[in-house]
Amino acid sequence: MRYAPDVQAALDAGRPLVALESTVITHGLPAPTNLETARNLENAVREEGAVPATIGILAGEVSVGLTEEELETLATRENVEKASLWNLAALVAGKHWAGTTVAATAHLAYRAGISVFATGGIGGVHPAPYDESGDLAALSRTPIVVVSAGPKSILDLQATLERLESYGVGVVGYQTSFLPAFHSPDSPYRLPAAAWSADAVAAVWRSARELGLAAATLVFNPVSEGLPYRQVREWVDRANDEARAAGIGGKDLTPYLLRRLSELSEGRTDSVNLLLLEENARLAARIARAMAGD
Ligand code: PSU
Ligand code: MN
Repeated sequence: MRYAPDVQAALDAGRPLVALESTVITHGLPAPTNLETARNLENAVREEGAVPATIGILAGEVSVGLTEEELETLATRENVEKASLWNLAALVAGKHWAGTTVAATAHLAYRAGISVFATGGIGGVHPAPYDESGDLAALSRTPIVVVSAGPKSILDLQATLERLESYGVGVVGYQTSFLPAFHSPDSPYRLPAAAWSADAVAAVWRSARELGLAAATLVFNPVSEGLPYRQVREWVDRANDEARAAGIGGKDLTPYLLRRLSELSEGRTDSVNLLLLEENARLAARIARAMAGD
């Protein structure tokens, strides 16, 4: 594991840090938006007074914090894999390049001593045929704060929320009592708890530590300007039908569905995706500061 100098300095000084994932760069967004977004997210974290640590796998080396050049290579290179936990060790051993999913990033950030992680949307339970993201089980055993705008809207939200409950993942709505649905700020599903400020999230985190809970504290942050829930559902149902008909599954399913939604919405889901990523990075930085007693 290799640390960027500014990340190492922040770790040594106990300054607030925010980990960022890289699958959204390598597989989630089209070029050149992916690279612009990666830079923008790092800047957003800095503007809010924390140090960003984008995590990725560069020629088999886990890098916690990427230089400008490394970020560009990861965003533009051919043959960049998608690392979740089931293939992480093999990708490292084989000296591959890879973006890290929520599951892999949460694990690596925790190992690096970083307590807050921002992403767009978490993976979860897909509509039939059976497919469940490794993100959920990883969150059940990784004590870290994860800020997202909800499970990605391509998922079965109700099943995903049920699974979070059965796995014992700590779930908190940020200024909401209902599950945000990624592209939409709300959904019909009630959350078990809400936090109304970054300090309140930090208090939940401290309680989780005192209680010895092994799981993540998942903070669901509704996007400020999203798309109507019903409208997104229609696009999602259609994209899922097409994926089924085309026999697309496994690790290719999520990138395929995100791309299809972008086409069906004439790019509107992409604009919302960028907005929510930035808002999550900012909130994560404020939470990291509250946790550091800043
Ligand atoms: N959020 C986004 N775009 C993405 C992802 C999340 O806005 O591309 C990525 C995350 O890295 C997440 C992964 O962990 O998709 C889930 O993939 P899968 O369902 O195959 O586990
Ligand atoms: Mn899967």
